[in-house]
Amino acid sequence: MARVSAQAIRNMLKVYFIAGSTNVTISLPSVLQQAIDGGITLFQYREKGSSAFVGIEKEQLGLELITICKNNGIPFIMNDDVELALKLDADGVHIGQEDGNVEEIRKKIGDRILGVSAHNFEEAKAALEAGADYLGVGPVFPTTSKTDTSEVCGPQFIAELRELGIEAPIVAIGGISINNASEVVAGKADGLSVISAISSAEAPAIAAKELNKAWE
Ligand code: TZP
Ligand code: ICP
Ligand code: MG
Repeated sequence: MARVSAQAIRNMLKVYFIAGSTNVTISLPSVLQQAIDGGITLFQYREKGSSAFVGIEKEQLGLELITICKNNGIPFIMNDDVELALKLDADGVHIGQEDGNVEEIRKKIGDRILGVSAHNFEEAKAALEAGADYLGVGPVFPTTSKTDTSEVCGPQFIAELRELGIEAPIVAIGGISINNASEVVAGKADGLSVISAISSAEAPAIAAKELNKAWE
């Protein structure tokens, strides 16, 4: 196997749904299936928060979610947990700046997709040199889904990274909703990444469909 091409990753990033058990009020597998029916292009299992699953519960939910993804041809990315990613045979891993050494994680996961959160040019450049396939950049808008975020950077920050020479796939994250998705699409991001816009939607399928429409 070879590394996934930048173009294939750009296509996957278009509508990137992220969630864990704490982001939903009904079952996450059900929300994920609805989001897939609505047209998401990538899923990340991010099990975070004080009441988040750990151990066997996390593994079992992860297995349920990756099975749904496999059955529907949607790639599955595991947040932070490299061991579980390998155990589940995930398509990739996403890590933050404090989640370990990018080069070491690249070695552990081989050609699987590796995403890294970056908040400035230096972090972006270092992550790519160390083997990241794409960057998660944000929060582009204020968010309530993550408390320890850095400052809101606005969607235009992605254009600034482009001007500084960052050509790699970038997904925007943070506070993206149906109402402001067009601002991100108008910029230089390759994709929209959301938690609450889909996980808290009354109809996740419709939310996913609307986010997808923003690209038309
Ligand atoms: N990283 C930066 S902002 C964020 C993460 C995980 C949360 C995004 O959640 P929402 O609900 O789409 O604002
Ligand atoms: N970006 C992405 C794509 N995922 C994350 N978990 C994050 C930033 C913090
Ligand atoms: Mg992390």
